[in-house]
Amino acid sequence: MTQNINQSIALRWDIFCQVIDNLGDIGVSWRLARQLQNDCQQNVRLWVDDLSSFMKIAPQLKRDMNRQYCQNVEICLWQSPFPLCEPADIVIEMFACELPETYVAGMIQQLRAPVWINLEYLSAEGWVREYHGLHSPHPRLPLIKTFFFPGFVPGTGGLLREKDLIESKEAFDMKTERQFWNSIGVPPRKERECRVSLFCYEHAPIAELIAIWFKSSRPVYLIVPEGVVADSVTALSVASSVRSNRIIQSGQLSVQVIPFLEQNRYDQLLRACDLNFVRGEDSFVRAQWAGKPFVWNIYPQSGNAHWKKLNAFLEIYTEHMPDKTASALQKFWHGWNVMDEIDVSAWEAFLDCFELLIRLNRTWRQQLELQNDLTANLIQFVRNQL
Ligand code: TRH
Repeated sequence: MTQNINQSIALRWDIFCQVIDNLGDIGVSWRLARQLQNDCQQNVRLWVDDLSSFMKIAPQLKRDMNRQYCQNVEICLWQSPFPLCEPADIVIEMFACELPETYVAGMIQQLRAPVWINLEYLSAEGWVREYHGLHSPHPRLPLIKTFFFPGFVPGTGGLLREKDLIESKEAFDMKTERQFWNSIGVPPRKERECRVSLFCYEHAPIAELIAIWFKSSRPVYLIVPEGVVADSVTALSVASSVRSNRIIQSGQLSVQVIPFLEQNRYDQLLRACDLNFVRGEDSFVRAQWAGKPFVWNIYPQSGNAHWKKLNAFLEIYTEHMPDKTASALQKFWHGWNVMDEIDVSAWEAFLDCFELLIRLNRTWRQQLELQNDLTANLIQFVRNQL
């Protein structure tokens, strides 16, 4: 490396992403790549082993191209055998994916060994602060890997947050919202209607929720991106329903299935809805930036290890909420994650909190914004290494 990061010269970054299942791995990698490239003027190459999954959130990609540019980021297909290439100044392996052996061998041949980072999964648990920034020397080679843990509190790696997040949120006014609904084929809002986006795992108590919404005190307009969950919602809603123009209506519930959206458009959907059901890691963070009431369906782990993780987040998120609000929210979240019953009273109690939750979410977001974002923390870390 001939350049000095302290002079703010663009460095070269290689980000490696293996799509294990779902879209969280590529979802986070894609945001990170775009933010480093476009917000921080770095040179980013994103290696991904599954372009088909990637195309769901970035449909402008071409399936048959091993190398291509998208939003200024160089996208490369990670295939085996791995092509010969010069390693970048900074190497990020996403979620402990194993780097190609030939690439690692190339890393030690550099004049200065690249800064090697393993970016881990997000968690609100207390141990994250202790593990963030720990080093792990390679067992055979003169290379050191550093563990970077995203998080919600100081002392962690922070959260992904693009530079123009606040401005773009403010620019998303009523007119933009109307245009957005129109652009995805969703009709304008009706009075009193609660607009809900639903993104969740199949094990969530979807049937129970559909039954609850059928009798909700406030009409619910449910928007579901196409997929397995949309199929079950549609199947559940058809009994005693009226269908018109892609919308299924039964009782107080209307359901509309929409195409899977490009990632930035999904962020807009979260802004436009009154309530967002999110899952995994990336949509969960985005719901917090959107600021609307949200419900997290956490990625399930064996032995229900994820319950602890969910409660760790609830603890910090509800810390400054009035008791009544905190317990209504907690009851509903627990119900949705099959830790408790979910029934009409849990829904109505949660619904009653919405106005207050919007205000509390603003404070929560401001608290998160006080921290450096993840890319700023990464760049700072790299600066300290050089
Ligand atoms: O797809 P996920 O369930 O991913 C999960 C989690 O990341 C989990 O932590 C991980 O262990 C597991 O995968 C393997 O949920 P997540 O993280 O919200 O990712 C979904 C991505 O899809 C996110 O970037 C938002 C994006 N998305 C769109 O771009 N358009 C859409 O219409 C929708 C519904 C989602």
